[in-house]
Amino acid sequence: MTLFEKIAARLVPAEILYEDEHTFAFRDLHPAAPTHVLIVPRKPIPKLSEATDDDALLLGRCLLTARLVAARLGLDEGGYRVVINTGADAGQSVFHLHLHLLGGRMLDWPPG
Ligand code: DGP
Repeated sequence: MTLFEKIAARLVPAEILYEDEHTFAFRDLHPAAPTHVLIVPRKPIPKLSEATDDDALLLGRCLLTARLVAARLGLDEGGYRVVINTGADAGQSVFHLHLHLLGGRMLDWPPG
């Protein structure tokens, strides 16, 4: 099981904010912004570069979960960022595809 599958199974504690049949979302353990939530497909695709055409609907669902969680957390007015780190150069550390939802402060661009 990946770490995030363990979180979904309640084997590892996390503040889970949202769940549906295909995706779940929980607060990042090391927040990089006042709001920092991870959106994860239940299917453990290791990284974006390994997703296939069969994952198209699921990837769309992940974005819509990010939109829903952002709205629920009151980020629509101020705005927010959604990021996927893929592979070593991007600093991916958990190899179960996930979206970072960041908001609650002015975010720098380009990111470091
Ligand atoms: P990435 O570097 O893109 O693979 O992001 C992985 C994120 O996962 C990182 O921001 C920290 C977060 N994280 C790692 N371990 C845990 C954990 O046990 N619980 C929670 N809630 N988040 C975790």
